[in-house]
Amino acid sequence: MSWKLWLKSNKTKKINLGFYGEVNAGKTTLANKIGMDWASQEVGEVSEIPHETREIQKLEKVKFVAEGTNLDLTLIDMPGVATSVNPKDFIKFGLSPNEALQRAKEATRGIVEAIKYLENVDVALVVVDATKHPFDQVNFTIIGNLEAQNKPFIIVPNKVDLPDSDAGLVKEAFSDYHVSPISALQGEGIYDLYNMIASLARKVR
Ligand SMILES: Nc1nc2c(ncn2[C@@H]2O[C@H](COP(=O)(O)OP(=O)(O)OP(=O)(O)O)[C@@H](O)[C@H]2O)c(=O)[nH]1
Ligand SMILES: [Mg+2]
Repeated sequence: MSWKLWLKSNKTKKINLGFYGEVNAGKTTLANKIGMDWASQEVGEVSEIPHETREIQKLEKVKFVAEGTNLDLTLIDMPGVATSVNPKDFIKFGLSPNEALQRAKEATRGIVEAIKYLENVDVALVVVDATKHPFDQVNFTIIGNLEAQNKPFIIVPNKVDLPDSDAGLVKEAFSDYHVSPISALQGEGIYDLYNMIASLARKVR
């Protein structure tokens, strides 16, 4: 390889990394894990209450290195995607009827924003809750939109630390795609995911 080519191949590449997926899949937990590992900063609030992220959250200038690839990542944590938003689901968690209605309105707006923002994303992580059945309308809608826009993406079965998780089932369901199982909470599988992000990012632009 000539020195010019070598320099070009070692240049830091700017990548917008989008976190997509169903509500509560662990998108923010994963964004925070990556933010802490590479920039000592978190991206957003994690909660067991659905639709915690209702506005797009960004963390810029995350200097990431894997497989000899240098990336300048912008982590873009998206609101969870859902086919419907029911305020009653929030009342179960102790929110007042007014708070629940407000949260539902914000969540609905957030879903539209997340899908619209796809055009600005270079690589997407589709976070899937591995304790749930993977044949979910939300997952297929997200993947369909990513494919329509020719965006590279990785399916990330999350929560593999939980005994009722089944990453194998998710792999089987999405056997045509890149799949990298993790526990965003405990860090299991994270280095394989980092290598896969680097490998997809190298092919961008
Ligand atoms: N056991 C386990 N729990 C997890 C893991 N990742 C996330 N969680 C839990 O799942 C719940 C939802 O996590 P979030 O990171 O807020 O999920 P999200 O996808 O950002 O959710 P929304 O923003 O509401 O769409 C929280 O209670 C997390 O602690 C994991 O790897 N293992
Ligand atoms: Mg979130």
